[in-house]
Amino acid sequence: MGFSTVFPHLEVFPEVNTNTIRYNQTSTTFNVDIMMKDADPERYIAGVELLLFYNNTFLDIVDISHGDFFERYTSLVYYYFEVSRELGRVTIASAILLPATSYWPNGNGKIATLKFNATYDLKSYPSVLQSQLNITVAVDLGMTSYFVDTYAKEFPYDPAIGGCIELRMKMHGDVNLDGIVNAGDAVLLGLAFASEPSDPDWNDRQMKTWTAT
Ligand SMILES: [Ca+2]
Repeated sequence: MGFSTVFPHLEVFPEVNTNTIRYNQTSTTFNVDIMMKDADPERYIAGVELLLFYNNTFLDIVDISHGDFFERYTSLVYYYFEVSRELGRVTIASAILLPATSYWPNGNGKIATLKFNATYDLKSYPSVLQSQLNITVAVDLGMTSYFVDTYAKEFPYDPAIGGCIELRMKMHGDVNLDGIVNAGDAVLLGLAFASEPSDPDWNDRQMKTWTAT
């Protein structure tokens, strides 16, 4: 039996996570998943390890929970999570301790869910903040791959697909939510002015932006 020509890879989901901070909010929480993709059952995948980097000036990781990628095949799985807040880095590892007898993990599945808290400082932050979510191999631990098989042997992988978190501050009068209050917003407001929810030119988002306090 030969290996498939497709190598597994890790992926951030959703790839772009857009969040809006409302006028009276200073923080918001949301989840980001780390997914396994295209695992080949003939590689006997038994362990995963990765580092994920985030922008720690406005993001914090407040919770990590493991996914079910390995647990669909065995009940004994080891998990390791470590957050380095100073570095904006999280280490995620999991491994099968008791291999299943029939099927090896394959296909797609969830490795972990990260719960982020984003804090917004109205005085010093721009209206749009972004953080890349970059996945890398944990080379400082001696690894050259994200994956090991049941013999603790590393195997090839396709490039990891990182993600992005975007945080937008809603400002009074910013009708089109581009972070600037200018004549363009006034035009949009003018178009919707005095309309009712039943009218064809009613724009629910625009009117709420204008009327919210
Ligand atoms: Ca605007």
